[in-house]
Amino acid sequence: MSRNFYLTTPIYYVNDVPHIGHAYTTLAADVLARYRRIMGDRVFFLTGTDEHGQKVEKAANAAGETPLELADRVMKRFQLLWSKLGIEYTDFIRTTQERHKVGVSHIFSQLMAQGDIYLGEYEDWYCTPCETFWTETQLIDGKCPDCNRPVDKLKEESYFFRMSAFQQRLLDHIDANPDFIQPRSKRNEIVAFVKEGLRDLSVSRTTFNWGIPVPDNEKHIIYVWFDALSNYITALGYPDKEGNFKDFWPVDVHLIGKDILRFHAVYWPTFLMAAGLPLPKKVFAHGWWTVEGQKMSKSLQNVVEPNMLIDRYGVDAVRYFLLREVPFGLDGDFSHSALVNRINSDLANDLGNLLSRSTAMINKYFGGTLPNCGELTPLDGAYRDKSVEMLKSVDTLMSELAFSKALQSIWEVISAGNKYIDETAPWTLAKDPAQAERLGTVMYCLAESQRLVYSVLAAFMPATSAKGLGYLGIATAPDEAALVWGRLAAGTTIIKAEALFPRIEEKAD
Ligand code: ME8
Repeated sequence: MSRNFYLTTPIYYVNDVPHIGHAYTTLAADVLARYRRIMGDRVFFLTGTDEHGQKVEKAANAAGETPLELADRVMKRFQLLWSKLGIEYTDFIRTTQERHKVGVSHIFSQLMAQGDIYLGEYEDWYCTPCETFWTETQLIDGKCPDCNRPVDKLKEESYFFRMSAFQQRLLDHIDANPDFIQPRSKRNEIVAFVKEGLRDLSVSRTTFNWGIPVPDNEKHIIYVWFDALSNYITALGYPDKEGNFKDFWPVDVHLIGKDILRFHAVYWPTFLMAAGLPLPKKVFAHGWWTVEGQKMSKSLQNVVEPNMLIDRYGVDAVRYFLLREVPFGLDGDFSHSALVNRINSDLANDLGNLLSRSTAMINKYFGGTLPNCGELTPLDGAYRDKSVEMLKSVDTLMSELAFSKALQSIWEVISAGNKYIDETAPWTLAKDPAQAERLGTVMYCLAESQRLVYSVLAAFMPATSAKGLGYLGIATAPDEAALVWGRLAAGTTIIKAEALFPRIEEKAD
């Protein structure tokens, strides 16, 4: 049944250039968006850039640019990468856009008018890289507990959001909605954090200028996280509650990295409660990538640049690797050798080989015309059932955001195909004219199973899927109706496939 599906990535800071961490979240969102579209949903996929705040202001000063010049330059790099990575987003929001600023001012004014935002005074420690306040007791050895960098003492007049008033409602909501925060281990961390007690949150700054001013008190700038989180509704046209907002809010899933879970699972829901808006259906925090065993950082000069990976290995290999290598929700390690291994074993050997072998045989034995499917033997039936069951398990796994497991279940069908060839030994059948129909059935099953494989792969590896389907005589993009056994028509022209993924012989560095 067709429905509306709204998903988001974080909006990325423009003081940093995109790396595989950013690419990972956006890619996962794209795969989910593509899958939901195949299944007939009307999808709104939002990404964008977070362009305000002290961090961006400082980076711009250091680069000798205005913050907006910096934002214009860096956001283009994000957009170029997304296009190169095959990301099909619906909208790209920038927090410097008028539509966003209008929406943020509106929410802020509403909460002020209600008394949920009030003027007070702040004295605490501030970590600029994390844009986060800490109390004395939260510091570890006098440094930021998140990033271990030095913090500054700030005393200033500040607007506060009455977050403390929402503590119990938030706990009740988490309790009543077991899927709200995922994975489960992260949900437990958030519950423990909230139970320790929510303090009112400082939501304005007077120490810098780059941001959205507090309505009617321009010397205050709205806290960058209040500003940024609101993007998820301003992009839907909020405060206009018609149109996209009506169709797509509450969001089906916010995809984020585990580093920003507290903002999404504590701050954001309480802002929404105060604004009288429904809460997100799900916040999913994925794990963190390290590189060759080490934290990715500019100072270590080990930041993995996605453009370089795509140029070297191809976009679909990178898409496959990032989602296959690590279960979504866990931490993982990136290495060139792991990527080369996946390309050689999963893509060249398993996936590519099966297609070349089967399409070569259909050409050799039937001149490239797909034969009729005769009666299925138990062996054929088992292969068909496995292919069909895979579609069901992929559907369940995608709803759990278990991308790696979904790929695993697709690959089980690919391995079953290679085994099926060995067991049916088509080259022996081909020697006996009395077995022509049997040989045809085997060829049909091979082609039809792979049609299903390449159809679901459209979500993960769009170009490879289109190529694979092309060899199998299908020129149209897959939809839900295509995901049934038996749709491939006898008589279809099957083209002998070239190697989809040539083996990489170079030694990985
Ligand atoms: O936090 N492994 O933006 P940001 C996996 N502007 N994912 C990673 C990663 C890594 N090593 N490094 C970064 C912000 N990410 C705010 C968000 S949302 C309203 C505002 C990904 O540019 C991951 O998704 O620092 C993480 O949450 C995000 O990049 C942080 O991006």
